[in-house]
Amino acid sequence: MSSDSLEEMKPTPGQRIRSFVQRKDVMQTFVLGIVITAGFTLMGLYAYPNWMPAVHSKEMHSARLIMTIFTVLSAPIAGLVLAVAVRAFLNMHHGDTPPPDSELSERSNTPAILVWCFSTGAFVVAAIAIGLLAYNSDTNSAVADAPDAITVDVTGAQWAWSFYYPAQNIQTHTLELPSGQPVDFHVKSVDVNHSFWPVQLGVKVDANRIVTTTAETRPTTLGPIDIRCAELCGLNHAVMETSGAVVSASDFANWVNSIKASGGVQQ
Ligand SMILES: [Cu+2]
Repeated sequence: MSSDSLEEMKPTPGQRIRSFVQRKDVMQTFVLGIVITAGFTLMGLYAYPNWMPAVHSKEMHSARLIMTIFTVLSAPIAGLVLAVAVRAFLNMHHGDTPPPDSELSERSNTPAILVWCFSTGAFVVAAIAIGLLAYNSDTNSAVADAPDAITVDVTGAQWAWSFYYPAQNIQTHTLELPSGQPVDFHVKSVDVNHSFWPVQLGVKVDANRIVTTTAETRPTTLGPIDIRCAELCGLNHAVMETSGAVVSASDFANWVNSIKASGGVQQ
């Protein structure tokens, strides 16, 4: 047989893709993948957002939106990986010797490998682009908000948070913020590294001893805030938390005045 006729017998990439997708196990995996993808997509759109903390700021709103978008974008990848895993588990080879790889093995199927690499690569590029756009928009609004911002100096210590409001000259251990006014947090630690995490504001920033870190937010909705430490900082890390609230401007003024009346330090 001449090398020309051998060349003719080789399947074209189109034929290889067709014979690959027509295989029964590939079809079954594909259908199972679609079902799992649909499940993750519905969960991402309707269930997960309800399990996330309440949205009390612009930043938390965009954080929740990004988590939803990422969940939906990654659903097909999770769907396909789980479908292959389930299919492989249900069709485990029994016996001592592994079966020989078939000619159509996924591992050597160039079209299948290319589709997989490009689709997962596209997801990574989309994730980076969306993340950078959100980061850019948050930075721009923080710069625009800066002149109206109320400053809060946040200090982490083993194992408690404290707050100092320079303009109001009050020292507190709970964090109240007026709704609608931008906030500029200046965060530091007096001992080990902590991480300042007012959950419902969508802010999480390291608290270091040497460098003061900053974070901006714009509270939008009245309601309570849980403040936690998000970095393992020793024995009582788990209980390094305090409470706070987004309140109306008049309630905030009353709160500040009541603390000033007791010497500027919250009891
Ligand atoms: Cu901590």
